[in-house]
Amino acid sequence: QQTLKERLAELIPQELEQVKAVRAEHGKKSFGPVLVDQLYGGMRGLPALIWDGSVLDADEGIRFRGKTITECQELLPKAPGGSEPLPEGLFWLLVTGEIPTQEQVDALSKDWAARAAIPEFVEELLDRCPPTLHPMSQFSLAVTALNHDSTFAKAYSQGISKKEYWGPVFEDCMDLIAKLPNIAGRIYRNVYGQGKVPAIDATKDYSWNLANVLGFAEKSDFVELLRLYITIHSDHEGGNVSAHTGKLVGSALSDPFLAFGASLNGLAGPLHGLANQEVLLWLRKMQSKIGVDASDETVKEYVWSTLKGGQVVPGYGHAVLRKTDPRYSAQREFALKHLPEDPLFKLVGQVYNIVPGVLLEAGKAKNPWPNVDAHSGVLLTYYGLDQMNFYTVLFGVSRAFGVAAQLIWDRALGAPLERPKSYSTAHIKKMFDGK
Ligand code: FAM
Repeated sequence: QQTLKERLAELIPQELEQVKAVRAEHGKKSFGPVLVDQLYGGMRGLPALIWDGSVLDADEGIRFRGKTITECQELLPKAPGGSEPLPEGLFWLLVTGEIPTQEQVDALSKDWAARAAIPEFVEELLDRCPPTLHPMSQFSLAVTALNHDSTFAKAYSQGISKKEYWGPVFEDCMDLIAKLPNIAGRIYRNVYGQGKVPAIDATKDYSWNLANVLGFAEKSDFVELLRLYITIHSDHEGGNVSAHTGKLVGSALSDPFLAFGASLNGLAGPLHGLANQEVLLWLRKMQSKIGVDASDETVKEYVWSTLKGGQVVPGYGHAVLRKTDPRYSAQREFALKHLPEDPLFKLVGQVYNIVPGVLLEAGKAKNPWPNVDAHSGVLLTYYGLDQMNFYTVLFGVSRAFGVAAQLIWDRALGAPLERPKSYSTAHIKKMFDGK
């Protein structure tokens, strides 16, 4: 059975050839005009990046190497008795574009378990953090500190050839993913006080170990939820804040720990990954204000009060999507199967029937439909993981899969330092006044 690194080594030369041919044929062709508004408006729709791992269609949602979430659920290997895809298989797919065998997935689980230990100084660093320091700040701090043992940083200092960069970057990315459960588990137990972090079990898969370090492994449905959760949060094409940040920082040849630490700082933003925490806060605040089992009319008024207060409704809207996020739908199907009577699940359904109408009436949001964050906290809460300030850490564990896959391919394809051009408003005026 080929290892992931062996398969990747075979794929890189042919991809280099393909990119060379595409650039030779199309390199000088234009996408069309760039509008001044795009420079002020957060580069919406600006063609600017290459990433083969996933592509996001505004109406259809995400495809991982061309596969929809439903197709991933059908095609990717599962745990014995499980029905959700194993994230190990998703990572193989993101890196190679191919569906791995069960044996190849099991080999990844074992490899990550063997790499899972974190340095003692990182444990102490986390133990020194006050529980009031947000879990995402602790997470990013610990990931950045892993730079201490970066294989790429060491190889670079010893004078590695550019053609060889992808090898040590691959090793760092495997170490990064493998070490996240111990970091996440330690933060969770330090902040929410549930004792010592248990050892990683080398006979179990990644999601089981992540559930176990959090203290939820005995809930088999929760382990299944984590398998789905990690799969759907892993990647969302290259331009979202966490993926784009990782790519940009990695382009300076900062190692994967520094690059992903930067990604996490972007993910910690309320308009991006922190939205899954914000959704639960918003739902809880709404319930404390208007009670549980409120009428549609009362919920509608509350949504309007959020907008009138100049706040966003968390979990709704998207910079690219213009339809309900299939990551929301996949979570809804999981809830219908496992927790159909849960009151918070029912509230999410009621909000789903009301918010889009209000956002459409308010007339500002280009996408009134729910995104991935509108549903994720409800599922975690149901199984007892109700510390919402921790939710984005789980999002971050998953997003490491996409960012790591991209960092490996960027180095393999020799992606150069990213350096777009900025303009001053004075310059814009001069350029377009025609005077
Ligand atoms: N509630 C209220 N207003 C919203 C809104 C929402 N859910 N979504 C968009 N708008 C507003 C937006 O603030 C902007 O208003 P201003 O012109 O006053 O600034 C206007 O509608 C046009 O915005 P847009 O073009 O439709 O959206 P953007 O591409 O600028 O922003 C989001 C996209 C995701 C940042 C935005 O929809 C939002 O703030 N959503 C709520 C926060 C959230 O759920 N983020 C998580 C996104 C998720 F995909 C993730 O990354 N995890």
